[in-house]
Amino acid sequence: MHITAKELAALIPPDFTLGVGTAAFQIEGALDEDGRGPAGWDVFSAKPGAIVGGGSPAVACDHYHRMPEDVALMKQLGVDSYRFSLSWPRIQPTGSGPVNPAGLAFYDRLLDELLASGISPMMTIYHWDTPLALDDAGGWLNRDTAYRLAEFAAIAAAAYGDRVARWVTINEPATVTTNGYALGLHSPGEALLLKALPTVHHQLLGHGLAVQALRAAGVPGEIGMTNVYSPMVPNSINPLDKLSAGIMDLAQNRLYADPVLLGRYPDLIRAAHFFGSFEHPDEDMEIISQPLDFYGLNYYMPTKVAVGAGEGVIPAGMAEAMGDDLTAASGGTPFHVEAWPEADTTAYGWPVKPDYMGVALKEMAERYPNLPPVILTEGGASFEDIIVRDEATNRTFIPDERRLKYLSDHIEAALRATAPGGEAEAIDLRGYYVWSLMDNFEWSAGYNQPFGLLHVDFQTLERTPKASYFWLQELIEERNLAASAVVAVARAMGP
Ligand code: GBH
Repeated sequence: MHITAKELAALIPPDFTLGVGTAAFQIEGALDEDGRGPAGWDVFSAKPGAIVGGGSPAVACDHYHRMPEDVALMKQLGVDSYRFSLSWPRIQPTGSGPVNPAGLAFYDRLLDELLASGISPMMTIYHWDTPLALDDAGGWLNRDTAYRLAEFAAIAAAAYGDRVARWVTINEPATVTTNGYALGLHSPGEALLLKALPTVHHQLLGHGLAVQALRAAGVPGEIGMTNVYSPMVPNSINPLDKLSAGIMDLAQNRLYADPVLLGRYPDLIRAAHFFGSFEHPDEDMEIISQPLDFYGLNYYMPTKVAVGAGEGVIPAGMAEAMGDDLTAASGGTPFHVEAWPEADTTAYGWPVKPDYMGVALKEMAERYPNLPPVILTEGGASFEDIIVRDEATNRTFIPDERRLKYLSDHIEAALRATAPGGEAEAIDLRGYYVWSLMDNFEWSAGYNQPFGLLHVDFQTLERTPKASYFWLQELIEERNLAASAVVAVARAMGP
């Protein structure tokens, strides 16, 4: 069970944002329309076997043509804010040089529609759909891409600066590096393993340069970036498991957060000679670690880590850093991810562990004493949905109790952890954005991992609110009622 919407609403502090999120490539479709240029993802997803079930992003949710309907559904939902991303190749077809006015105009219409509906826009500048021309020039392996991102940020600032309340420069650079460049599971499909490392620095530099561009343009909105954070939990008390979890933590969490929040790469990474490329000009680190108005965190799950299973080969240099014990015990792989035997899991197989929300926030607070206000920019769960039709009324109903419980439990955990006396009370938590507004193109998982509050029928493109949508609607209503009661009391008490 989960607490009632009314009980949860009572935990929400004033000025806490309840929002929903999407990303351009996952929902828009219309890849060849109105002058959009190709993205690396267009090409990657057309490769046989790249996408589960062969799903194509060509139409996705057809949001490009159904935007007003989708905003109306958000207005009905009552959310404070909508987090969406710009399609870079729609606005700047080759990733440099001239802009495409028709592409710019789409987000003009979206922003106007949102503001007219009382929904505050959070704009992600980069959520993975790199223009193909830039990927062809090396993508994030090429330092120039960082400067191209800054140029794109300046274009966005000039066009939309007056209407955006919150900016996210880049989303989850860890996933781009790991899945896109190290393992080949995402675009651009490179499986470079440790040779993917320059993409870390270039993305972080791109973030920093984009912050500079937004600041130079004088945008009034708050500026931040988003990293995913997964607490790394050793599989057993075996010290080697602990070491493996530490390495994973370095590679997936600290590598991306330390430079932004502490202005330096983790010592261990700088010390190991195979990370030699992590010695960078001081100017870079200053750009990367510029003060932010907020820090965006995506929390989905913790990760259980065990010493390697022996299927891989440890790159030269890494073995040294791991030490003889770990190298011998790992049989060739520094770590692997273990299942949580007792845990409930999502359709992805991800463990449902709301108690680790507090752990994640506590670890963040401990590691980063100067953390700016935090916004949970994503959280959610994929579960297979069933559509129930009521014979009598002929109305459909989607009872996604598990998704609803996931959201309730995670929002509750985040609020309790950051409340006075909570384990992460040092964190000034400003909001939670549900991933996602609607079922969508879930990258290499295609259409098989529905995260939406809205069900999308990918044949008819019809949207149907799930039980989780009505739950969030109720939560927001209860929160609004509680807030207006406070205002009424204050008024009654008089000046
Ligand atoms: C987010 O990615 C994306 O921003 C969003 O576009 C996507 O649709 C959504 O989440 C749902 O997937 O155990 O350290 O190896 C999150 C992708 C996948 C990132 C799992 C962390 C495990 C990290 N996450 N991954 S680790």
